[in-house]
Amino acid sequence: MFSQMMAFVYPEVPQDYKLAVENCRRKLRGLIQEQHCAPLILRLAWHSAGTYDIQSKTGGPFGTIRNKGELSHAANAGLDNAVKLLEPIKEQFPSISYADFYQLAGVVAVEVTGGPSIPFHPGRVDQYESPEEGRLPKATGGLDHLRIVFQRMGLDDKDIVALSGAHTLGRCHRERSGYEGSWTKNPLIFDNSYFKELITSQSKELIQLPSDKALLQDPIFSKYVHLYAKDENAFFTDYAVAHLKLSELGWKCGKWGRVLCGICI
Ligand code: TBV
Repeated sequence: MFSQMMAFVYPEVPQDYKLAVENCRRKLRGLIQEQHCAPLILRLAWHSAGTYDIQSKTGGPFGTIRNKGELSHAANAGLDNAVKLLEPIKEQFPSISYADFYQLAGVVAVEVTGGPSIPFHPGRVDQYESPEEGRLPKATGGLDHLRIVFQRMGLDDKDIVALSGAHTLGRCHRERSGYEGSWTKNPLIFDNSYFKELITSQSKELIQLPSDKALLQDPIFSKYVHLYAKDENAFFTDYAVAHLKLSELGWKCGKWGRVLCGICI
């Protein structure tokens, strides 16, 4: 039996492209560590991918987030800083697509903060047209909203909870989202503390958004929250799978398209 993901054969990218990706990965490690910007960069990768719509096959991790129009979407407040921070590295690797570049940066952000290794497959081809505003989830949204948005991307309940663990990194900025504060006491370390804090809910100085709390209000979500709080390895394994899926949403058969995939066969 092949799992859905094993049915994919990744595009063959040229050897010099692979080499550029590895060199770029090293530059990204250096920058992200030096600037302590892993949370912001992970948010960039997520907001870039999270616009995908499985029905219309529009949106997704194809580099459009660098467009002025898309950066000015309310959900993307502050991400212009991420694009600017990364640009000096992008300039060193003109052959790499923005689509690959932002997703590689997201994978590196998780890695350098102590999170799981996430496989990275190069070969995304840039698109130029941004999706319309309003596809990303809203922090005020409850359970139904979360499910609707993630199902539109083609992601399931386990992916939602695992990916929510990304709030182990970073914080809310009043001037960006209107909220203030971090979810965990060590916002530059990728671990399972988001789930531990969510369950105990005892640290007054930490933030929990309505969408975070919603994870405890559903038996399926709550089961994963408790599992991940107790077992960091289970969290890391499921996070890596969910992040990989997120980073490859809507991979089309373009210049270096998949030889064999769910869409092509
Ligand atoms: C920041 C929102 C990764 N997420 C973040 C902020 C808010 C949310 C603060 C922005 C700011 O003020 O700088 C308000 N949390 C939400 C929303 C929902 C929610 C909209 C809706 C249900 N988040 C995330 C995924 C991933 C992240 C899937 C990555 C895979 N987001 C993320 C990081 C940071 C934010 C690392 O969304 C910190 C950035 C699944 C920084 O420190 O600058 C949680 C989920 O639940 C929705």
